[in-house]
Amino acid sequence: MQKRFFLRTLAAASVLAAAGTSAFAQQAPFKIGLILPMTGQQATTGRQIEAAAKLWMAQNGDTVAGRKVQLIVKDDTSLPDVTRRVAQELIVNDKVDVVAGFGITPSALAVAPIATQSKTPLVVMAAATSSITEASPYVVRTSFTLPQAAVAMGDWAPKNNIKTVVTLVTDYGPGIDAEKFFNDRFLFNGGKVLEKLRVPLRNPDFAPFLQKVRDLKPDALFVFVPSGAGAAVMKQFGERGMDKAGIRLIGTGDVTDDDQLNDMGDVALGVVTSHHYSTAHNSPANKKYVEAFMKANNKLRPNFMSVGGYDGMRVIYEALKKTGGKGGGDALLAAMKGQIFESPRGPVFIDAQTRDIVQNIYLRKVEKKDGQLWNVEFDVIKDVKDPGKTK
Ligand code: VNL
Repeated sequence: MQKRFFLRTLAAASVLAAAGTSAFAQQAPFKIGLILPMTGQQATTGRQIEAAAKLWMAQNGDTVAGRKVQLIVKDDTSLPDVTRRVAQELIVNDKVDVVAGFGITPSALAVAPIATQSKTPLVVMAAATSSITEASPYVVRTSFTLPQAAVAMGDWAPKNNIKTVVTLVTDYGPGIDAEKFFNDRFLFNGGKVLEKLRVPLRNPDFAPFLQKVRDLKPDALFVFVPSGAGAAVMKQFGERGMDKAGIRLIGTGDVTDDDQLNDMGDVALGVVTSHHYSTAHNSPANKKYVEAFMKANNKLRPNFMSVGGYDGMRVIYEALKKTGGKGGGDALLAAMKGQIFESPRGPVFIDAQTRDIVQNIYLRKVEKKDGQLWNVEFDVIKDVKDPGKTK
């Protein structure tokens, strides 16, 4: 009697244990490997995107279609060799379901072949060289492209008394895109580019370049520098008295980055840029976003990088939901394509064909309101597809 009871209990226990195992297997968390520059020259971008991803999860929970979501943040210090190693570890050891982040173009490009090989969706939340989406069929982008932003400025400038320009860009993918697409459009509209200057990505010294611009005396200086470098350009532009000498500053919105704008001082007043996001974007969705972001981050202003991170999380969550919590590289990718939603930046669309983001580009002017500087939007070009795509 005793023995039979014991055996029955044992059998029941092992059934329970087996059920426990399978329940555990079903509940394995869905892992997002978020690779960002948390230290080094691009650290502001990492800080913004991490904060936005965490805000998304705080607002939307950490369970999607019954599946627990786990965010694993890794610092790549913005060095592509480190990005590659970290991505490999995340995919092979941690078995992440998605890799995301990527502060600069070389980091995204370093991981593209690994994404293809392992069939892991790679969500680009920051990097903005046009060609990145063509480096792997597993890339989906929620940031923007430099051609998207630069073409709008090539149209605006010649209509606003800017006939001669010197371009100054950071010498790598996005800078070369910005230079080419601004130049081509500006030329097409009858403008003249007097000189094209390029500064190195690592430890740039803008002084000698700005001196050259002063000597050339164009109507305007067109600038692209990556997020985080704008304040240095603005400071030296002011110190050389270039604004007083009648040279205007224009560019894509990276140079009047909302993250730094308030510290740039009056030299930034009146600077016109073209971009996909401003903290001052006037919509209820953005007001809610800015308020929540600043509250959660000790009054830090969300910039365009943060919005790429926030929307990237939405795209991943929606895709996981569509697969009923199952995931799987190809199923997730298919579910990311074609998503349409309202971002804090305005309406956006993930083009199913290119896997790139289609969005409004705004013209903005730096203005002071209530003692603070803002990129105030005054015009919009709707639903802009990346003009840089070769197919
Ligand atoms: C890139 C493009 C990086 C635009 C940026 O900031 C930016 C890039 C870090 O593709 O590397 O503002």
